[in-house]
Order: sequence, then C-alpha cells, then structure tokens
Amino acid sequence: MKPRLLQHGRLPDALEARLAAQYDVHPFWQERDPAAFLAAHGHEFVALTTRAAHGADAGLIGALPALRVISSFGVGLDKIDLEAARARGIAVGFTPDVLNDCVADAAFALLMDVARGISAADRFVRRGDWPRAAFPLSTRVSGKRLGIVGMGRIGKVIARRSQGFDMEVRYHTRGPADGVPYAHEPSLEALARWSDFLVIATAGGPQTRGLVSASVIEALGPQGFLINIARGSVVDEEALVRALAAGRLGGAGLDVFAHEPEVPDALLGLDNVVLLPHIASNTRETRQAMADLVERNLAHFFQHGKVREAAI
Ligand code: 8YV
Repeated sequence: MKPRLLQHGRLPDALEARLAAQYDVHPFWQERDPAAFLAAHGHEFVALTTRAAHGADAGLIGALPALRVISSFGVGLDKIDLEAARARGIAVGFTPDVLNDCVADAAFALLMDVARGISAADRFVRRGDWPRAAFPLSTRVSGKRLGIVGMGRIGKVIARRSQGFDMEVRYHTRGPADGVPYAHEPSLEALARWSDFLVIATAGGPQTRGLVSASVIEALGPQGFLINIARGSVVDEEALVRALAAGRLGGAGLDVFAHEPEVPDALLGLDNVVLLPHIASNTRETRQAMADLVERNLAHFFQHGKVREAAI
C-alpha cells in the first residue's frame, strides 16, 4: 500500500506527477473546508509536502496525529513549526544549497539594477524618452562596500560573487562565522553606516523580525541601497517605504515583502526601487533540483527512516 501523503500547496507539475506515482497523495490545497477535512481524515496521513511560503504550523501538525515526515520545497523554515515537529519526532526535510547560486545571482541582479538604473532605463527607452532627454547618472558598483546581513549558505555565495566586482565585504551575524575571511561587524547599524550596499541574506522568523529597523535604514542613508532576497519580515517595511519616499535611502531592490503578494502602493511609482515577485530561486534548473530533493527526502525517509537534508 502506498503511504498516504497530504500535499499542502501546489508543487511543480512534474513533481506532483512523480509523487502521485509513489504515494497516495491528497491535494489539500483543493479542500474548500480544510478544518473539516482534517477533522475527518487528518489521522490517515503519514507524510506532508509543503513549500516555504505555506510551511506547516502547530495547528496543521497537531491535526495529523500519524504524521512521520514533512518534506518542504524551499530552504526557508520560518513557516514550519519545528518545535511542534521535534516534540513528536517528525522528520523535516527541506532543500538547502541547491538554490544558493540562483538566489545569490538574483541578489546581484537586484543590486546592479537598482544601482545602475537598469529597469528604470528600460522604462525610459520604452516610453520614447531617449530622443528628448538624457537618462540621469547612476551609481557605480565596482569597488564599493558590500554589507551582508547573515553569512550562511547564501550569504557566502553573495560574498563570493562580489569579489568579481572588487567589492570590500563585511557582514553582520550574532557571532563571527567560522572560516569566513570577511570582517565581522557586531553592530548592524554600524555595518549599515559603513555599507554602500546592504544585502539581507538571513533567515526569517521571530528571531530576525524587524532586524533592519528604521535606524538601520537611516544609517544606510541617502547614498545607500538595500537589497532583500531573504524575507520581508526581516525589514521594518513601513520605515523602508517612508525612507525611500522621502529620499532618506538611496534605493532598494526587493524580491520579498512583508505581506506577499501585496506590495506597498507607495513603492510602485518610485524609480529607485526594483520590485520582484519572490523569484530569486525561480529558474528551471534550480526548481528542478529543489523538486528532486523534495522527492529524495521522502524516499530516503521511507527507506532509511530519515530525510536526506534534515532541518532538525
Ligand atoms: C521559494 C524560498 O520561492 O526557498 C525558499 O525559502 O523562499 C524560495 O526558494 C519558495 O520556497 C517556494 O515556496
């Protein structure tokens, strides 16, 4: 008999087909009354798939008393209640590392775009403004100072990318990271003051909520640029919008927002902001690798009792 698997949120089509061949999958995202479904059928499921955007909260985990394994499509764990899983001995698999390159590339795409005005210049050409006016001067990237918030898997790749642009790197984490050749800055505000570009590459969740506060944004200042490929929750979004609108921050490149898919209206008219719909890992190659790992984590669990890439 195939293990019964609850699918929380859509997954890439090919992965859904592969999972359906191996597991007795129920598409939970189609349920009109999820609570009633869980009350009647929650006890049937031994496996759960989810994605970073949906996670698995204590309520869902609690409604699945036979659950043994969660396999999440994504590296972010901020929406999975790891404590609830740990307390029940539920294995949690996720997809780290395979997305580092594409997320770091996206951070650099945003950085280059917002500094050089690439998207704004594209709009300028399309509007037919070129024959009538000169495009305003932009900001040099090469040789500048790059501050990185978080020096995990993705932060390290962003730092490596920056070496091709002869940038000086410093980073902020709670304590210095092992084996990292860049200067550690214990104060995030001091790092922001020093930085030309501040890139957020730290995990979301309660520990980092609002870490990039109004005073950090002020410290980055009117010549500084903020890049966020992590989670919207890490930034005080209202303070960010106010600073951008008032010219107290040079610009921002954002892949993530506090209330996705909502983007603050005030940002839509600003030319010093580049806005992406949370696509940093969204390449065919990386999504394939993530899908493979979601499948492999489950297969490994059912063969060996533990997932390949364990979050806890
Ligand atoms: C994806 C992400 O967009 O991995 C993450 O944590 O935020 C992105 O890679 C997401 O996982 C898809 O839900």
